[in-house]
Amino acid sequence: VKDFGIEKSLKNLGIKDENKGTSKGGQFFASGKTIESYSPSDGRLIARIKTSGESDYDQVIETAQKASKEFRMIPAPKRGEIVRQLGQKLREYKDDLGKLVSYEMGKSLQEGLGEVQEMIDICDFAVGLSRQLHGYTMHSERPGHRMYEQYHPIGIVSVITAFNFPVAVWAWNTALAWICGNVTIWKPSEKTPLCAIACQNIMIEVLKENNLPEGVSSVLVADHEIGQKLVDDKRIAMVSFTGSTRVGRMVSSKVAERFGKSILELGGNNAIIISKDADLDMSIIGAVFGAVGTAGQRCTSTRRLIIHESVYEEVKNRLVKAYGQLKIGNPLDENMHVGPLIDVDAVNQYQAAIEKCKKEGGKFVVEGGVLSGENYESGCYVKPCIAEVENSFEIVQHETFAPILYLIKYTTLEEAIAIQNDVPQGLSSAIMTQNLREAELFLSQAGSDCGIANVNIGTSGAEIGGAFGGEKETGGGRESGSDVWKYYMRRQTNTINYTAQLPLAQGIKFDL
Ligand code: UN1
Repeated sequence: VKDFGIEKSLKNLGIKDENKGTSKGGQFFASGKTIESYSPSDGRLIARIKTSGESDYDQVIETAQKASKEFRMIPAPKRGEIVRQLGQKLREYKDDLGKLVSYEMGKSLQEGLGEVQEMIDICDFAVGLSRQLHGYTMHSERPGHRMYEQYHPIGIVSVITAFNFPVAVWAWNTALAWICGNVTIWKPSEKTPLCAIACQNIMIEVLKENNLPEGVSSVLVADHEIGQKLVDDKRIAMVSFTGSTRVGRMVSSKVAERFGKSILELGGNNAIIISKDADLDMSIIGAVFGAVGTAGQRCTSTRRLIIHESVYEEVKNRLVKAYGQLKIGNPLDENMHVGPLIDVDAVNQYQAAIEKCKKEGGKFVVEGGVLSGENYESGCYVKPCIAEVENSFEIVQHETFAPILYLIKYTTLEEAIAIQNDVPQGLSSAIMTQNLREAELFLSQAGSDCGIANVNIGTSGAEIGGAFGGEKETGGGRESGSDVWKYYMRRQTNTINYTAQLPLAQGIKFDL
């Protein structure tokens, strides 16, 4: 029943029944407690993992510190070559890794493969970038002086990731961190430890084939106490954190207290405005994929549709019809549109959100519910649902990581933009319109306040070439493309005097 080729993929990726959760870039070891990874797809125990203990932690940090001194001296384009080889291996392992992502996390196989593709894409991007870590040159105000700036590695970057993108977010961070000359320590979600072990196994091959020191790429499969250590540890130059706003707030202040750097990718509450001038066919597909893709567990998932009153009824009816056609089931089965939630806790949160929404006056036009019976034995499958709400409802202001879509009606575009912005989060946003004036207003400084604003595209599925991240309670961080690499380096301004005089800047005279 269970297979879909998963056993073979687990074997190819080096996953055993009993795994160890710490790696400094070579053989895995571990001294902590044992956890189990169950698939939300079929409820099966995939494997056990012995997690990292305190003593593992210190070893990992010390080895990373040592490796950092060596790795930073390798020329950036040569570091790019390492990342090129990782991209090549990811192409070879794409099917296996995509399948594991789908099986351990529960997203559809297509989306699992898509996630590995994001890893490949960021590797390609980083390889090119490794020859383009440019700074500016400036003209000095003093004669016989030259000024320029350069970017240097920062040291150890720790990457703390969530279950929903269990492999891509690691790659977004590490591909950039490595070409920038840093070493990395990954603490994956305890809900998807096998994805992390698989990625590290692939990276270990690259490290070995290039005789690189241990410590360039480390993994700690560990609980939040080790996470806390990473946050508090002065030896770690940057913490790149993806997760909830609640934890992100703590990470942000703790890292700031010790003047470390952080990149925060926290919650979203993403909306699509469907205007009177929208192409409705496109809008429906964009909205449905945005809301039910990854079972509503992307940071970029579409949570709210803000619909013009003149098309509201039509959009609602078409959504109800589309939801009626959704096939919910095993994510490895390519006929299914929607897979399970990550675990039973997530199912409980989904149910609580529905209850809360009803209490606040939400009217469900597509009812939710937990699925049971054949093929749903894991208890993690839920029905995507749709409710008509007010934007001001407490539950609507809150990010629930589940396929619950809220409908809100508007009259003027200014009102729609105000509704779209009137949530604490600011990650992704979109407008569906064929009207240039509307599109440009939405993108203007009086428009969307999000880090991502799209026209005639949904809220999810960003390409790696752009900077990814958002404002307000989303945390303000940016990852992946554009000039995001600068976060992973320290900037140095250099002024060189090639004369025999020492003129002071600002014309200051100081004679002895
Ligand atoms: C996330 O949900 O944490 O834009 C990342 C997207 C994906 C990345 C999502 N490229 O939906």
